[in-house]
Amino acid sequence: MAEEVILLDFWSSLFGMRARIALREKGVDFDLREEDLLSNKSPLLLETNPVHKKIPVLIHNGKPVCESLIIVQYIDKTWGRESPLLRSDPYQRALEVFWADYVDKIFPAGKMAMFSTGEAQKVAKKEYIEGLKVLEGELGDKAYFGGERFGYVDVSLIPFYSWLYAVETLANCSIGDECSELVGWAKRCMQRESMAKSLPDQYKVYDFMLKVRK
Ligand code: GS8
Repeated sequence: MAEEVILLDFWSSLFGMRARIALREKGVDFDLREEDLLSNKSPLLLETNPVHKKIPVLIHNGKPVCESLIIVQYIDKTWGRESPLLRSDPYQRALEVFWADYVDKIFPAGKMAMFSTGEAQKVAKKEYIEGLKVLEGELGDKAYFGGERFGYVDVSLIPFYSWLYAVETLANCSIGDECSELVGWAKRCMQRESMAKSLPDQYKVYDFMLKVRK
């Protein structure tokens, strides 16, 4: 029986991008359904994520999985076991889960830097750049966070790259100068097919964020 894989998504969502990337890394065919988050969430979204009512939701043969990092873990366990995103060693795995969780903790500062002004923006900008620098330290001189192999932490963080121009422009800062190693890593990731298909154009994101801010 053919598998049914549906992803409830929104194009500029950092969280939706993670699910898209993981599915494409694993070569899974899926039906991407764009949600209208502002005024008209679909009955399917409300039914499959009744707790948070947020995208992304992965629906695999009728069974919903919510929360982007849990979705990536589910995809990793379900498909393409020969090319895992998470390591099997419990300690290495714990470290990867730790760093992906850290990424989630710094993302809100990036959003705040774009949408706030004055002192609040200054604080958010500082927090975001400091967080990115911590991640840059963890990356070190490795090709990917997992070493030579693209993995879970890479999937978790790479969506930040699609928001880079918007954050830099709206928050008037240069992450590219401050975190050049991280930007180098992002450019390396962008050479992967899964990324090119899953991350929106930086200028399109900027136009959208500009409208949202107004
Ligand atoms: C966050 C999902 C989320 O914020 C995850 O999946 O990792 N922790 C969750 N989704 C947003 C879109 S991205 O900004 C969303 O669906 N918002 C709709 C709403 O808040 O009503």
